[in-house]
Amino acid sequence: MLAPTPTLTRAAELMQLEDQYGAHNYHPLPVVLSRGRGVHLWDVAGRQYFDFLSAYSAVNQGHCHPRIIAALTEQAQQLTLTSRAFFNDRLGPAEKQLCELFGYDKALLMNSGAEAVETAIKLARKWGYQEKGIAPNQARIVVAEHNFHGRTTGIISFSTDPDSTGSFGPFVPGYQVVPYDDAEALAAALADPHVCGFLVEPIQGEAGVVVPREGYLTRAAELCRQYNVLLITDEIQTGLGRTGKLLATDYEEVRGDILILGKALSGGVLPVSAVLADDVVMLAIRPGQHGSTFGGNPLACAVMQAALDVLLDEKLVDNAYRLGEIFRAEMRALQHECPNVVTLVRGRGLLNAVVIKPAADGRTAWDVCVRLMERGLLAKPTHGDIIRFAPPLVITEGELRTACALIADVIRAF
Ligand code: IF1
Repeated sequence: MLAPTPTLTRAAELMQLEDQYGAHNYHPLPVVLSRGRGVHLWDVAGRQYFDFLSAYSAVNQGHCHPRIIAALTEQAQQLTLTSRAFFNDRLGPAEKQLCELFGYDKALLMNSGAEAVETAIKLARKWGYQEKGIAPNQARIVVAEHNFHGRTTGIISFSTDPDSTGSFGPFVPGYQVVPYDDAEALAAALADPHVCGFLVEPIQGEAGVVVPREGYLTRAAELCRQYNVLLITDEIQTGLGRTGKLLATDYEEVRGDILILGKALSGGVLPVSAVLADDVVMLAIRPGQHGSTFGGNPLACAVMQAALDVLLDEKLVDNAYRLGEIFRAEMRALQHECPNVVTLVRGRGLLNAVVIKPAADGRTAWDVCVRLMERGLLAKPTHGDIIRFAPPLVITEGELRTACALIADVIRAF
C-alpha cells in the first residue's frame, strides 16, 4: 500500500490540531494556508489559490503588501506600544491622515471592529445625554434587521440572528430594530425623542451583501437630521474601496455623523479600527471615560498610514469599481446560462454575492465552494445558499477573468 504523501499528512495533522485544541466556533473549508501574496494564497502543500474572501474584506490591499510590511517591520524595531498614558510620535499624524481623508474633525483609534462599534454606541449615547438632553439612562439606538456589527455581548443584544444570540443572554436594553431599507419604519422609530443614533451598514454584509434601494441612505440621513439623531455608518466591511467608492455611502453622497472603519484599515496586518466624528460628538467623551490598551499604538498607526497610502496610490477604489462591473456582468451571463443553479447576482464594486439554488441531490453553496477550492479559488458560503465573492482590490482584469472562467466551469458542472 502506498504511504500518504507527507504534505497531505501535514494538512490533515494541522486540521486535526485545530479540531482537538481549538474552540469549535468556526467551520472552515478543508484547506490549510501558509503563505499569501497579493491576490494569491498558498496551502501547506504549495498549491496556489485565488483568495475571493480577502479575510472578510480586511486584505483589500492584497496579502503581505510590501509597503505595508515594510512599515510594520520598520516601526516594530522602533516602538510598538506605549499605552495612551503618554503621547507617541505616530498617533497624531495617523489621526490627521484619517480626518483629512474622510473629512471629520476627530478620530478615535481602537483595534477590532466590534470595539469600534461599541465606541460609536458610547459616543452616541453620551452625545444624546449632553447635547440632545435625553433623560439619564433612557437613550435608545435604532438598528436594522439582519444587521451584523460584531460579537460582543453589547452588540449581539441587537442582533436578529439566532446563531449570534442563542443562549448568550441576558441582553443589553436600549435598542430598537427596524426593517432594513424601509424609510417609513425608520421615520416612525426616530420620532421617539429618546433615540440618539441610527446604526446601519450601507450594504448589509453578513446578511448576504444586501444593497438597499437607491435613496434609502439619503432618506435615512434626512430623517436623522430632522429628528436630531446621529447617523452611525458601519463601514467596517464596506469601506476603504471595497464597494468601488472610498465609502459605500459615497454612492449617495451621504455622510455619517459617526463613521466606523476597521478591517482593511490595516490591510489585514493588525487589528486596527477607528471611529470618526466631529467635535460636538467626539468631545462628549473626556479623559478616563473610554479607551483601550492597544488602541492607537505606534505599530498600528504606522501600518494604517501605509495601508491608506497603498489604497490611494494604487487607485484601488477605481479598480474595485471597474472590475466589479466586469465581475457582475460575467456572473449575470452565467446566471442566464445556468438559471437552475445561479438565481441572483448582486453587489457593488468587489463586494458581491451569488445566490445558488440547491441541487436536486441536496448539494448546496458549500459544495460549490469545495469544488472551487479544488479548482484553486477560495470563497465562503453564507446562509446556506449565498457565496460571497470579494477578492483583494489589487486583482487585475486578467486575473479576474481567469477566476470568472473558473467559477463558470464549476457552476456549469454543478
Ligand atoms: C466573523 C460577515 C464579513 C462587520 C461589520 C462590524 C464587524 C464586522 C459590518 C465586526 C465583522 C465579520 C466578522 C467575521 C465574519 C465577518 C463578516 F460574514 F459576518 F459578514 F466581514 F463578511 N461590522 N465582520 O462585517 O468586526 O470585530 O470582527 O473586527 O467571523 O465573525 P470585528
